Amino acid sequence: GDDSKLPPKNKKKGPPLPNPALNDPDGLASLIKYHAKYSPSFNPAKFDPKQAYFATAQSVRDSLIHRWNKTYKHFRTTNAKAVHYLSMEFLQGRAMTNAIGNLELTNEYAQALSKLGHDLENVAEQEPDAALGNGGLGRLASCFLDSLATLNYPAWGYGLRYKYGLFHQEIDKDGQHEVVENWLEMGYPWEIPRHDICYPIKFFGKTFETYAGKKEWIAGEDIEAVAYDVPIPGYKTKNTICLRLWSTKVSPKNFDLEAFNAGEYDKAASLRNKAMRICHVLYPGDASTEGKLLRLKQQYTLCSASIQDMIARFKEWSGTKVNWNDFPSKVAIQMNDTHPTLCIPELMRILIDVEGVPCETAWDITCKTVAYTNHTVLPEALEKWPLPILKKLLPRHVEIIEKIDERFVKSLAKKLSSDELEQKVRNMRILENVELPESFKKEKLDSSQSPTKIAKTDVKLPRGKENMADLKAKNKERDEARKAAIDQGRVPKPEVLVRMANLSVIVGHKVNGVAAIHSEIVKKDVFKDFYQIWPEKFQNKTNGVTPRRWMAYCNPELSAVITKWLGSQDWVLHTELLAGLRKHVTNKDFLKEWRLAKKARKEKLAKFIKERTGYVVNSDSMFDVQIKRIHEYKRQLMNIMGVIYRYKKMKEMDPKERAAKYVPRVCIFGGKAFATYLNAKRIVKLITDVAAVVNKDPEIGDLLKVIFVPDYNVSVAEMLIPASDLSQHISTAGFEASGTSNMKFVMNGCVLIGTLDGANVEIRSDVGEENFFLFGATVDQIKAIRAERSAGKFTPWKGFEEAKEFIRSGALGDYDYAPLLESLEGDEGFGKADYFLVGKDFPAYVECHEKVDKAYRDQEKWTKMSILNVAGSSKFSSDRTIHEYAKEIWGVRPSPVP
Ligand code: B1H
Repeated sequence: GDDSKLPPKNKKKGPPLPNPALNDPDGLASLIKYHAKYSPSFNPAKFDPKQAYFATAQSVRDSLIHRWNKTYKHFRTTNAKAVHYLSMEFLQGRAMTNAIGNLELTNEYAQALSKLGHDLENVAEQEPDAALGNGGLGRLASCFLDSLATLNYPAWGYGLRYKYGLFHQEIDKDGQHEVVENWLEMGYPWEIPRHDICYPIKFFGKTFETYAGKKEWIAGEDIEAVAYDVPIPGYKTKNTICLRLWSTKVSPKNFDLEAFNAGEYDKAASLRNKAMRICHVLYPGDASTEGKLLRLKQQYTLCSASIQDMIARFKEWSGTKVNWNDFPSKVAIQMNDTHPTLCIPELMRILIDVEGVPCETAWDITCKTVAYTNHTVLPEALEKWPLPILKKLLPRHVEIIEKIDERFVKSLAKKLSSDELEQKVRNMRILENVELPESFKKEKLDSSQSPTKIAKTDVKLPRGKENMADLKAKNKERDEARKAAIDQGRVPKPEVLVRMANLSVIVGHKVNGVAAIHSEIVKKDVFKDFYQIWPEKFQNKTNGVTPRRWMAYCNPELSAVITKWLGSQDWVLHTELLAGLRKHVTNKDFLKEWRLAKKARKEKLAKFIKERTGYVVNSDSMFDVQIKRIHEYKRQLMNIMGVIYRYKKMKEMDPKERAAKYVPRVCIFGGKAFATYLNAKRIVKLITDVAAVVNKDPEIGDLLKVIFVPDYNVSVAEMLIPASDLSQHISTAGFEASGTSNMKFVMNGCVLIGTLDGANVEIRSDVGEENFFLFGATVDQIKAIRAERSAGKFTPWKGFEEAKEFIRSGALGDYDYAPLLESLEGDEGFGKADYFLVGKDFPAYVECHEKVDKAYRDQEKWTKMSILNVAGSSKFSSDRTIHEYAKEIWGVRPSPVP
């Protein structure tokens, strides 16, 4: 209740009509006041920063709705083809700074708020992050929406409106704790509930043949999906597109009024709760059958509601004559990984069963409409659903999937030679662990061997008759033994699984990886057999990030320097122009301004670190940052072991020697561990334990500080990335499909240390090898390294053993790190034997960091490297990525609102 902050009283009678076209500071101030006064969710006697945020957001929303209506009216008039981006995750972060910036009203809003006694930055910080995603995959979807809107493409984003997004991470003496994140608690001013846009969603039940392949599905459970629309403004354009998030509610026909009237309130409410539960939390974890069912229900809700929406629009926009063959020339669907794969059988079901389209036509339409992006080669992340569960939940869809599978198996028989047929059919078909028809069996090689193993056997054994006969006999014996074991119930019959990736590759007209090296692995390894028969389906689309959020808005200081030296702000739309910075790299004034801009962000971060962790860091130190989900393949463990090694060496030196060898560093970590991923949680605990010891060591002082920033999310990233000098992208080669924070760091003048993995490869070649710190085993070397290790031929470097010993010694407290250390030991076994090659790469990693120290001492040289990173970052704008998808996959063209 500070009265001085109250908006001035409005003298006119009744509410003044806000005019969304107002855009001068006075006009905006009156709009904000209007919303502060007439918004029923706040005490009108107060005007604190929270309320100022809501009022400001509502005023921005007015302009967004205005543009958004114009945009879809325009799209409807031109009836151009549109892309529909389906994703289980959108990691939007905060919306306000971005929206105001894209509307080009930042200065006006800053002035308006200051007239009302508030500061724009402080007001913007009141907004909670919309964290409807886990990490890179979800944030990519959000960057894509920004580029789609900015580049004027007709587009829709489709996702789910989870009540609770990604958990909030709390750190205490025991490590990470997960707490629910109630982002909707105060209401979300950026969404528009669309009670007029609502579709029935069915689960369970039975199917009945009506005629000629057409079926009727009588569901066992009915719910409804309601749209919540989030307008996504483009930058410097009127185009504003729609992110449509589905929420679930009980279908009125499912409300048990009888039970309610009989006073059985819990029973009456149970269906309502069941329906609401679907959108309760992001990725509830799918270890149990119950969890699996819930995740499947989520995926199906997204797919069914979105497809119904597209079909309804197609019919409405077609007018009186609906020609289904035109569907693929109006609708492109992009599946963000396999999570929305059920849109394939859903589109076919609606076309066949509801619209009466012949099966073959429905198949043809579906294939031409959907495309699939693969984001990972980790086997545990390739989705497979047990057939019985899927069949129970979606009986009609399973019939369609089985038809697609059967049809595909038959088509392979025509394409492949008989000696490779059996194995390939087993690998490529949608259903795993089903008996093949006898005609497909080839009594030649062990049918259970993987293709790589067969290839090896083929190479190793001379193709002599005896060998072949031997092998045949052995394999037959093994097959029979296995069959007998299953028949006698000694071994459980393997569950039949539906491989969602195979379904996506078979039906999708295009399949893409997310960085050049990843797309090669997709072609040569993960989907090798498919690539052989359909090379034209496979593409690369290297990821990108939006330069609006990740440069212009999160780093206004550096952006101002760039704009000044390039002579205009055009680089925000045309990142190619950043290359123009190269010619100023010898200019002393430029270098100085650049350093000052970086320093300003570092000071801000030091303040933020103090607030969030209590630790004091010196902003003259090198800020060395690794922020991403905690995962063994991302090797945060290698990073913290490197810190431990460094600390140990420092302690062994006298102060003079120490100061000569090392530059002062702040090693900053951030990231969430999946709640049940124990080793990831142990890594978090280890980092905080190291921090507690190192940070209070007076002998070390500013030479080394370790920080774990709790609750890493999009807005924390916006604080950390602009302030970084060095960032770490050190995954085991071949495991990180792309990485996208690497691109954000480069755009903010941060130098990378990394392996030849994901987008690092392309970044390094674009910024120049001399401006990237490279180390570590390459993809091609990894197989041999593992073989060497399992042959007992690997001797770890003594520095690595010392770091392990330090952890074991109890110097960090009494937490039990044995299970974590065990993962680094032994010669064989999953989750053991240092599967991610931390020990193998460790010496090269430590050596590389010594080079970093040397380079950082020469501040002028470092600043040049920083500039050359930004100058070489142009390819990593999501604008480039989206143009490529539009042209090479979707066939959509820009359609700016006049
Ligand atoms: C990526 C995922 C992912 N790849 C399963 N796969 C999930 C898989 O909840 N789930 O079940 C959620 C996410 N996420 C990431 O995608 C890659 O690891 C990054 O390397 C890549 O940059 C990013 C965007 O392409």
